[in-house]
Amino acid sequence: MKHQWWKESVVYQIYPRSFKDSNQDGIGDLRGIIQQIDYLVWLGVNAVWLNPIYDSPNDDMGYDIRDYETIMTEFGTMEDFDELLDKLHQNGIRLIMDLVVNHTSDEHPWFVESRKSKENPYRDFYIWREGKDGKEPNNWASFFTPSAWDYDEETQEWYLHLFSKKQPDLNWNNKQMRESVYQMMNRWFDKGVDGFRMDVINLIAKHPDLPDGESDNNNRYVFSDRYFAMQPKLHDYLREMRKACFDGRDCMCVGETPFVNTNNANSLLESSSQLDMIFQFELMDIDSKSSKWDVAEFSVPKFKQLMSSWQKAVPWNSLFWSNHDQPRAVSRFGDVSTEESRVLSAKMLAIAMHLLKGTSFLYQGEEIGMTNCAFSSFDQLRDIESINFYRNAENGGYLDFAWNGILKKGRDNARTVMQWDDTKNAGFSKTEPWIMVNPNYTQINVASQQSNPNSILDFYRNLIQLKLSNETLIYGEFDLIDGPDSVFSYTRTYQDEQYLIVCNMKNEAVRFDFSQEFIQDAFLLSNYTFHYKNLLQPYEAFVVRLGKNHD
Ligand code: ISL
Ligand code: CA
Repeated sequence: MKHQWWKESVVYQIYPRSFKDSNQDGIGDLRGIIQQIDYLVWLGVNAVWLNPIYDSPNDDMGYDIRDYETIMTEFGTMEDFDELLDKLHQNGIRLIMDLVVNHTSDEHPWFVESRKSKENPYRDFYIWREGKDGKEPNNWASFFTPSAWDYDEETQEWYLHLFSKKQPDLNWNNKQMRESVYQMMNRWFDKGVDGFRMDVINLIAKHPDLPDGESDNNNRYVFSDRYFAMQPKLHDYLREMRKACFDGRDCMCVGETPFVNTNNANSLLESSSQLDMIFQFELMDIDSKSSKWDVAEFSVPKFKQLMSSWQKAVPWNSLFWSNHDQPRAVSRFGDVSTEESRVLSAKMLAIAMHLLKGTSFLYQGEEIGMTNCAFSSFDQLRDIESINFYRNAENGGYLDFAWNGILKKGRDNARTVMQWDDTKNAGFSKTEPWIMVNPNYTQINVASQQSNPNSILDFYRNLIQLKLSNETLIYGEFDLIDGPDSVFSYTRTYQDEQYLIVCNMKNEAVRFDFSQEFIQDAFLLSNYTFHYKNLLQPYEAFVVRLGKNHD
């Protein structure tokens, strides 16, 4: 296995709007991140991924970019950015930027030009079509609105937007557009950034005919990923991008790729001529039925099957429990019914995921076990996805279902501010933040955990140190170990060294035959100090060294 820095990385994901406010306007900013670099160093992470920090009208919190090369005013200036990059590098931390090139903002100069006339040189930078019998060109549904098309009076045509109507999709068939994107990427690389996380990158190529999606009900709009995800042309674009931007640079690219499975994932990774790794969505969909809002119980056997098949299917995985689009991991996959179970289960989840083979991504607040937020009214919501879903539910008469879904799965759960301490506004800002503060900040915060050796935070710190200092835990082969339904257990093996990882993912003690006895100092990390022979306590998790030449 080829050694690369991004395989030996724990990436800390920062949602800048909610991380730290340096100038007391209630919005997190770049200088706030600079202030917290010491914290990142103390935690031991060696890379940071920043959600979009570019100029944006914030219809979708920065994922609608108006200018790729200007910093969002609320977040600071390009000087602040340069200083941040410099200071991160001085501290041995790499910087990964968010790359959003499936769409721009409708306020991006390219789209402003594009919508002016059919003859405009930028017209073809986006996807414009005539209507069909006065209706949309096809029946595609968007992620955020019923239809994926919007009508423009000026030229009497429709433009495609897979997300909000303020996020028109770029036309990747247009060579000039592609080259403009590559030039922009290269200017960021020349500044010294270390890589990109590429937003919905496997959706950039659309089926050339834009066919209607097939529907098994009578819905007017149909989610047609079959025609906009993983299209043949995608691979040409990714190879071209690789050549134009990545070749000859020591950088990483991770693609955010919905609708990818273990059968087609390798078509994107193909000996690295396209992407280094991807964020798969099968784990994020594991507790969904007909849609993300239709919540199913988390099944441990399904989880085990899924994770081990990904471990075996691709050469390198990304490892994550959550991000800015997902609810909080401990509320979703762990247990927040008591303080004790929150702490135990958060530590168990940490071990279960981050000792797998792959690059670890921690989402801000995961390291202190931040939870979902008990929103109590519509006006507390900030996320366009939840807001639109709620409004549609109001019209459609399924508000109870919608509210329940929003509480469990809404993206705002992840976007409440980082809980630094127990002072006003969780130490995030002296001014009321842009989104409500999770009221549990008085109990759950960095300051109280930093001084507590039994805290989730301290546990993460030890885990990161253990992982990054250990070749076997980085490069070692993964093998699933058979066991009871509730137990996720695997080995990592490298040359003649082997580790065993055992996680009881349920709140009940369970028998588990380890087939050998471990001496106390074989335990490298655990959420319990005492271990029974062949019995796992509720949420017990540990990693042990199995000695050389063990088989
Ligand atoms: O957030 C989701 C939950 O329903 C996903 O469907 C999400 O829209 C999808 O994963 C794409 O996410 C990315 O692109 C979006 C942006 O809103 C997300 O924040 C981003 O991570 C559009 O740019
Ligand atoms: Ca601010």
